[in-house]
Amino acid sequence: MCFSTDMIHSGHIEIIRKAEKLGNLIIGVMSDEAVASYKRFPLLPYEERKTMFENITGVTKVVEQKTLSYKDVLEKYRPDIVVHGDDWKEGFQKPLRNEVCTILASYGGQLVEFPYSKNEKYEEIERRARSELSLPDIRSSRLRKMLAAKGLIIAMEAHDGITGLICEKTVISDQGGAHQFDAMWSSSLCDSTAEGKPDIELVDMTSRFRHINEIMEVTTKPIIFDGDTGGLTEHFVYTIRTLERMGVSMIIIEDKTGLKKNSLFGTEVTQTQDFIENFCEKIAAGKKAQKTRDFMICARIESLILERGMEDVSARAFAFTRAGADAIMIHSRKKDPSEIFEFVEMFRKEDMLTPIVVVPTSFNTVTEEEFKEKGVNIVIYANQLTKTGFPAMQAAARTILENHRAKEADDMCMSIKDIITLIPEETS
Ligand code: SPV
Ligand code: MG
Repeated sequence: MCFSTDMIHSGHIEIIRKAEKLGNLIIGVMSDEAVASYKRFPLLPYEERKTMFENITGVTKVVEQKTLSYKDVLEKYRPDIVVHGDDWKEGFQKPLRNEVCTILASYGGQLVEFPYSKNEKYEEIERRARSELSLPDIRSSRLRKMLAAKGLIIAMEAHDGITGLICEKTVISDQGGAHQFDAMWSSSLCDSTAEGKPDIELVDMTSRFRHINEIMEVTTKPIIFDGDTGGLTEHFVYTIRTLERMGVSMIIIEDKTGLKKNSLFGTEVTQTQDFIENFCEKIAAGKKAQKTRDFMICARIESLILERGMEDVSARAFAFTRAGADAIMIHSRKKDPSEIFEFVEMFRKEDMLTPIVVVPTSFNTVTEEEFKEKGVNIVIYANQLTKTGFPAMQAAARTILENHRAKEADDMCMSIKDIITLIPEETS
């Protein structure tokens, strides 16, 4: 049998009792990474869950299952029987079941399925676990835990409740497993765009926090906040405290000063980079102001955007980590990822631990797997929900004007049923 649960209830015990009657019972406990990839981040880490199962009467042995797919454990242990509830005949688990059947058939193994009983009590336990994940302390500390468990985190931009829900709930079946976003990016560009304003630190922190609040009301995933320049150091320290209180996991501040413009303009507009010493002071002041253990301050280097060369990038990266930065974001507006990879290689020669963050809006041909292999730890899809959402709205508005009625826009619209599915009565 395989389990991803972090809570044992009577339903689990019942199926374990049935399974142990069939022979020596081996339990595959899913790794934290595998659980997080398809369900939610486990409240209990793998080691705790392993111990929990080892101490259940009737369990002969507990092994780690590193993927949603059973392939590796089945090939290693070649059990005579796999036991599962019959709820996986439909839905995203169906391909997993098919794979199990094929592997069992290859050596004469057998699948035994017991009826799965939907139980309001168990659903309530799961609902409570999810709402616990949305509590500020638990949400904020999860980014560090996920970095440790997964090595690579992917974050998607969210700027309000509905985009938050899309980040939270979009899951796809992928290579025998599941794939979903690990975290959300609160982007200055997208928050500004949502308010119809330019990305020049005009949308103040109070408004930015309102966007975060909306997202937090209906989601559980960790949030990475785009802090622009961080503003005056005297103000930055207050921002840190507020974000910590809210349950945000990380702030990224960029080493620019004066009137900030969006990085994707590059050298087409006047942008001023801060002196290394000044920016280091800001980072250090932020770290000193921080109250919780797990909150992270990431320093974003704009030297490649401003065409200042790799030596400048290097000097900044090491100075910023020495000043206390918990992570480094390197940005580029080139389509070719070479300069990003050059930085990662150079940085990793001296620092194997500090997480590296990238925003591949321009160098968007690189896959998550390639980034991970090079040594990148966080990939942020910074604006795709904004850039796809607004053109769809413009097209619907134009279609209605052209036809003097709404019928022709029908096919462009999401059904009410889909909206209801996305927005549950009782969220998270
Ligand atoms: C944002 O999303 O606001 C960012 C990333 O800062 S970028 O737009 O690429 O500068
Ligand atoms: Mg920004």
